[in-house]
Amino acid sequence: MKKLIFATNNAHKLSEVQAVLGDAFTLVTLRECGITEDIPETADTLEGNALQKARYIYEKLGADCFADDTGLEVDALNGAPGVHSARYATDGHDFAANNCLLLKNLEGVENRTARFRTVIALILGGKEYLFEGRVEGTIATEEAGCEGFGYDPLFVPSGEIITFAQMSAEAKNAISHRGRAVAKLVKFLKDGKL
Ligand code: ITT
Repeated sequence: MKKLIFATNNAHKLSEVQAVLGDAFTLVTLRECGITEDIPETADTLEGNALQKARYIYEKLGADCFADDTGLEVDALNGAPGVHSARYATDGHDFAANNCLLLKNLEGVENRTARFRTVIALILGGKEYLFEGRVEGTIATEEAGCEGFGYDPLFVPSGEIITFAQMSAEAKNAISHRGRAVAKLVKFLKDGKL
């Protein structure tokens, strides 16, 4: 089984991605590589951040790796929180505070369309590749469900009447931004073609 480093500290993301990858690849975590520091994410785009994280690992370990960055883009908020999704309300990854602020900023707003967008940067044999996945949807007026993480309790994907947080991990993965980006990554890793 081939090993690939996934540059994330988010355990939810790790298990979501491993589920889509199946047993063709074993994901190696940052902790397993001895990387305990926070990897800088200072770019102003998802693409820039994903590349920054993957390059950091590649420069340090010289091993094949990938990193992802995800943002929730709300149309009525001109694409916010976007690249700042993790630190929308506070400096940390406070999911409850982020959801609260999002609801507050959308109070009385009729157009609630939004999308999750994930960009994956892969460094394989020293070459860089980007993969994107997105899912369109709307922001609910209150939280529902307790599966998943982050903005899942507020995001209703197009064509559905429940939030991501009300879906099983498999159902979310089948249509999600990350699921779609990972599917492209897996296809590339298996076929060797973009
Ligand atoms: P790493 O940087 O360690 O990978 P992170 O939690 O910062 O983990 P991202 O930068 O990719 O993850 O995502 C930024 C934020 O967007 C994240 O903290 C969540 O609030 C939100 N988010 C990402 N993916 C999500 C998903 O599938 N469902 C709901 N919210 C998500």
